[in-house]
Amino acid sequence: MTEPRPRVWVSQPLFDDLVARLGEHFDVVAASDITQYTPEQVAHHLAQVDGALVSLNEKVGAAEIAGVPRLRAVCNLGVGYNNLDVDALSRAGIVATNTPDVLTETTADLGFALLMAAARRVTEAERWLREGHWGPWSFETMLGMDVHGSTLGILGMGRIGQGIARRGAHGFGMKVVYHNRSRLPQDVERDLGARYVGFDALLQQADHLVLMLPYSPDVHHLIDAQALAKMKPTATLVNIARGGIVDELALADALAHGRLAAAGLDVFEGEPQVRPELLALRNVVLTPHIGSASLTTRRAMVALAVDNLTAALGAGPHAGEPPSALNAEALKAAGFAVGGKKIIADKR
Ligand code: 8YV
Repeated sequence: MTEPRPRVWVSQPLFDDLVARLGEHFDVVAASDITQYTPEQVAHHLAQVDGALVSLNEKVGAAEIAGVPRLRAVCNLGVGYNNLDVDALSRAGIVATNTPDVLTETTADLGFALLMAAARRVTEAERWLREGHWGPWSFETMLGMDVHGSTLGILGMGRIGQGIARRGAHGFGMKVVYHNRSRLPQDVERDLGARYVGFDALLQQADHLVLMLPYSPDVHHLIDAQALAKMKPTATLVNIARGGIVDELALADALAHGRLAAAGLDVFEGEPQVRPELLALRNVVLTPHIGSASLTTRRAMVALAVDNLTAALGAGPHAGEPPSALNAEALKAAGFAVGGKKIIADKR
């Protein structure tokens, strides 16, 4: 008798041709509709399968894997993986993976787009025009802040942060200052044209501050009223990391009262809900978590997640060596030689 094929769950509809690759090795249970799962539903699905490919909206923690006898791999669609409890997965010998690298430049592009749109009031000006306010013409209409030649601050200097620094320094002649858990090697700083500064100095010096650090409870509301008060009233703030890093009510208050010029936000604490206090403001550019959303990049993310899942379950050309494993120890426990790279959080 032949062994039954492993079974995998794909939590959201993705590119069919890429998901079909899983069918070469596994029985695939794939969602046909975009679904918002309860934790119990996630647990129920995980209990039936050997591996899962999940989006950032599916939280996988100790509770969700309490009764999953077969589960061996959880593969995340995203470089950020604060939706996974990697420690709990490791303890259970379940391999966790993410999708780094393939989205770096696309996400850096979006960060820059938000920076420019916020600083130059692009969406505000467009709305104003559509609302018929253009005439009579005034020399002082929609005055914004310059991007070129200004000081770009970056909080979180991993791969995406570095992509933003390159765009700023080499494309727009910006002075780049950054703060990170650890300082970059000097040659990297030189190539990027970036200078390391302390957290407070970053807040004080930046004309445009981009947040690109991984979320963990340690950085919850790191940008709070106190931090915002240290920024220039003419500054812009861009968040393409995770909503929870910013105290959104404090931000909305600063924007409403002229203590900060503008903001560009792609991520929100209560996604997919956006606070009414933010929606009411004209000087904030809001996008629905589209940092990595180009066709090429979203396909590359799915292809990488499919490769990760295939390899983590011991199939395909990279069997036992998922390209971006987060917990090498779980691979070892699963009986594989450790080939998966251990990706640490601040490399994103
Ligand atoms: C999302 C992201 O995956 O990779 C990340 O961490 O936040 C994005 O690429 C994507 O936007 C879907 O939410």
